Amino acid sequence: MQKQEAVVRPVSGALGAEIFGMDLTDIGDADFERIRELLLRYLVIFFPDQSHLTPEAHIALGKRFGEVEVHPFLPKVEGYPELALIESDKGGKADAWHIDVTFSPNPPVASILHLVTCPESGGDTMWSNQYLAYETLSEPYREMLDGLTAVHVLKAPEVGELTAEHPVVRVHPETGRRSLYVTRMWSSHIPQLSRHESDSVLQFLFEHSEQPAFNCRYRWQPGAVAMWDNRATQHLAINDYSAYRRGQRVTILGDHPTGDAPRWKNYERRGDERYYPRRVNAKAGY
Ligand SMILES: O=C(O)CCC(=O)C(=O)O
Repeated sequence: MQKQEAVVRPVSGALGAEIFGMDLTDIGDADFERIRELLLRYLVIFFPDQSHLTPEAHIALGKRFGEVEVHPFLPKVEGYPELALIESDKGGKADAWHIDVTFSPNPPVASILHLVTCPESGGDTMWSNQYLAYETLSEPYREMLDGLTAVHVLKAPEVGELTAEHPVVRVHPETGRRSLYVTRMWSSHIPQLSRHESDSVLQFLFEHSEQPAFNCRYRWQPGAVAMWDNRATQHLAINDYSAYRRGQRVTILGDHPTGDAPRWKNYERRGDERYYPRRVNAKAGY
């Protein structure tokens, strides 16, 4: 029998679309191509009513995009190492803006989150379009940023310190578009700038890139699935609820973010100038 064409309903002017009429347990090649196309266009896509999605089907869907991650320290759904478990009563509240895992040399390209249980209200998730964040900057500012890198740091008891350096502006390998690639949770400093300059440029970029005009906000129903392009978005889960919330996430392993080569050498301290490159990490608070 011929499948019905999926219905696409954008959720904001900036990014995000809900997709109706697709069953994620039954994805043929044509459906998969459509999903890839929609993901590149809307950056985050939502599939309501997928309560029947099994762990096996969820992982299989992730594997169509590429190799899937076994997260180094997040809890897992029992028997499924590829399914990271995000539970509100076990610290699973990602309530600061972030791009996933930028402290790795190969951050994930995409994630697929199945929200199995959610509060009746509260616990929405927001995404922000980082193409728009870049494109709305003035030309001189963009030109400066194109030639800079940022150092991203995670410090956690489970893994010690993990760190990676990426272009501040990355070029999407599939669309060729430039997007801003710094994030409040992990970006520590811009090594070509003095500490003071780096702090103020990053603070400006965090505020600029998170602004409402670039956002969408998704109100979950149990069983819904969100899929996002981690190369051109940031996200945060709003912490405004106390009921139990459970998500299961498959993450597709990464590429190497590319952009222009740094145009300047790293900042060198002058004389006995004090210089502490690391800025406070929003999550770890160090
Ligand atoms: O819980 C959510 O809605 C988002 C979780 C999250 O930030 C993540 O999976 O990276």
